[in-house]
Amino acid sequence: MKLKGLLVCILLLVGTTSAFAVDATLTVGEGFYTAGGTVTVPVVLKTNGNSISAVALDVEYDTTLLSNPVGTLGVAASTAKKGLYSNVLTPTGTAGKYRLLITGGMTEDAANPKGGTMTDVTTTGTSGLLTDGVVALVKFNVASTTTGSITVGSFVDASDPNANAVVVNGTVGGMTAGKVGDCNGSGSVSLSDLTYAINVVIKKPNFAFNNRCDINMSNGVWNPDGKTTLADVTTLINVIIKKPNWILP
Ligand SMILES: [Ca+2]
Ligand SMILES: [Ca+2]
Repeated sequence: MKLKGLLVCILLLVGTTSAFAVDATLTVGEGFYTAGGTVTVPVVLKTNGNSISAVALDVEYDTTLLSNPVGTLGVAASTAKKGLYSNVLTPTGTAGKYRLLITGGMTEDAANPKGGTMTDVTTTGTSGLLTDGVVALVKFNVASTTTGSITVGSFVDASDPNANAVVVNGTVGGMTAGKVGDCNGSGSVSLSDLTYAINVVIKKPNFAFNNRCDINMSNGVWNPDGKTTLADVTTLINVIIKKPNWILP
């Protein structure tokens, strides 16, 4: 009898676990700005095992602090040969909204002036799956009066290859004053930051990871991955020696 009860418990537990699949997440990551300069935020997809071939996102921001949003493809989306389509919606008062759609890519050329050549990975349409990583980067101009942290909001949507909706949860990070690549927080990017990054990699005491030190790029496109590794060290070296196309956001 006891054994039977235990078996029922185990079966219930298994049933409960499978009924709660983990939803995908689309996160607006932390960005670093200088007043009167720019800020670039990464939009990061985590599929958590869900099949996702397209995502949409509205980034909501204060138009008195941020302006002129420009979205570009992140490495995880360009690798899947997706395209990025975007539009600045009419603001409601000072509430700005920038809509991004990342889905099957289409190129326009002389033969197809209105678009026609699909660049998606499968060539059969928009069914190529997205993998985890940065799917877009959004750059804003920052007002010269900006201080402290800036919060942004988001509205998210996702679809699988068969156009079924996939549940995706959106979260947003803040934007704080500072510079990407300024690992030691001194206010500028220099050789000291390279030393700092190396010390993070070799786990030297008192050299902790922070998001300013998450600078790895792929062919000059910022592709932050939540840690400091040799890829970040290599990026920092290329930035410091001013290798062409290696420019921090
Ligand atoms: Ca520094
Ligand atoms: Ca990194």
